[in-house]
Amino acid sequence: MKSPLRPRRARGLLAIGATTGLVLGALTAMPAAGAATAAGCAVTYTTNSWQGGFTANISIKNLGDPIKGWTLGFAFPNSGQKVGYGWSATYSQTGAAVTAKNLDYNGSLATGASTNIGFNGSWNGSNPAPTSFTLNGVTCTGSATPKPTVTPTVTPKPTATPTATPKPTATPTATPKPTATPTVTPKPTATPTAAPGTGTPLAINGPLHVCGVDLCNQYNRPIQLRGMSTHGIQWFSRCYNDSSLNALASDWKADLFRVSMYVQEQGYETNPAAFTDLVNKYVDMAEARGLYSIIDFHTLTPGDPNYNLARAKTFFASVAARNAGKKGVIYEIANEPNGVSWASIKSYAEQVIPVIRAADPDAVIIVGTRGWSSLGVSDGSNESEIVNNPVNAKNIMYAFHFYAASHKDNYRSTLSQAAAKLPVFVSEFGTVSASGDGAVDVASTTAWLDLMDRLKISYANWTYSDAGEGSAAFKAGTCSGGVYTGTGVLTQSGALIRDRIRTADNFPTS
Ligand code: IDC
Repeated sequence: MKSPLRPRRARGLLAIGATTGLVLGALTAMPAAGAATAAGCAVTYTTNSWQGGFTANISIKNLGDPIKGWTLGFAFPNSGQKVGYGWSATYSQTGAAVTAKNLDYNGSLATGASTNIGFNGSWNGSNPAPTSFTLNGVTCTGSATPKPTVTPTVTPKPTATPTATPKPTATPTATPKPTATPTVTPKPTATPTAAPGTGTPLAINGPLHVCGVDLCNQYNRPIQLRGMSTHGIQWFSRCYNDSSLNALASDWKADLFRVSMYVQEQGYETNPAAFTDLVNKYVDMAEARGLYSIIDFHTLTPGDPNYNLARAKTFFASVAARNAGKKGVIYEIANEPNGVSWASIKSYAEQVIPVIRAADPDAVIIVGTRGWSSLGVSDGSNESEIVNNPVNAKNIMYAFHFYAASHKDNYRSTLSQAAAKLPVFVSEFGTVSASGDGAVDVASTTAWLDLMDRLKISYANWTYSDAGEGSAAFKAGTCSGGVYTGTGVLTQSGALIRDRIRTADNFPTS
């Protein structure tokens, strides 16, 4: 482990302005010359602005015939608005006119399919949303030109307002997540083939909630999510890009991407706005591939999460408002409390959770536990301190972390007994020692994976990175190369974990 760095003073925060939202319906269109062709699109454009800067998130829905390759066009209303760094598309701007072209992985859009893209931009004066969008030259109005036979997959947005000057909606809560109702078992009315990203973990399971001690999907059935954690995003952003996320979704067949945003160690506290944007970008990249994401507020040193309470409130207010409309976001409010009592962790949780709930009432939240999220075991305790004094909040789970070469049978028995009483999420584990380095303990890792499979406990492995340490999944240098698929780029740990993650999921669909 690196020696802990002296915590830096937090810099002044940029004021985060209100989130604005806009749904443009669309439409369209003229069929092209053969009458059997339908075209149409709907675009949702939302921004999260602060003084001089903003993040724009754009959802593009194809309402016409399937397309292969697309260009989105729009114009900024003000001359001071500029596209900066973008994701999930290639952007260019000439004067006020902006185009965004698809990347390889998201160029094909079936009828009814959506894709999400976004960018960070700057503004001067004011930052109004564009009032009109085109997709491959067709104005997006929210419906498609009818074909001779009606296609049932065309679902115009109910909120589409084809008026000329839509007003940004004032609150990010305009598109709340579906309420999780544990006792109701909603049946989808849409045919599975109509859903965007059909077959992805996110499309199959939909919004999640805690049911008893389990994590449940939209059919109120327990599921296990299996995936990978980033390393510290302040150090390893080179490892998180379209290719590596494609590999995680398609080659690893993962369900989950944990975004570890350190707070100290050159992390969030050094530039809250930039780290908030980076986390949001990774959430979008995961969502675009049908993966769930965990937003991990990676506290580590100092171990008392209350040291970062004000930062946590600022950060979670922002990311929860910005991501409230998404089905796939899980919040992890304190990575690994250490050297601190359960009572202090609970107090922290009961101050941060309401901040998230105010913006995003239904998301699952993971609470770190005593002794580096060992449910207290590493401090000589166990889960009973939590069972006897649980966090006063609904829809939460408790974190359990382990490193297979350091933590063995006594930790496994605590997890087994805890899992019968508490909702537990293994939001981080390693195949090696707790230092993050050293040899892979295959036997212990296998015992852990078998146990988590048996108990349907969701997990994320540390790390999806090429850090030169035993816990990294990729060989050193991989992230500079650009190839993330196959086994040639993997370490022993990566090969072991990929083999397990890519086995078929077993998600109940009714
Ligand atoms: C380790 C990294 C290592 C880094 C160190 C300090 O692998 O490169 O120098 O953090 O930032 C945890 C922590 C996680 C640790 C990991 C391995 O959540 O941040 O990562 N670990 O030590 N808990 C137990 C082990």
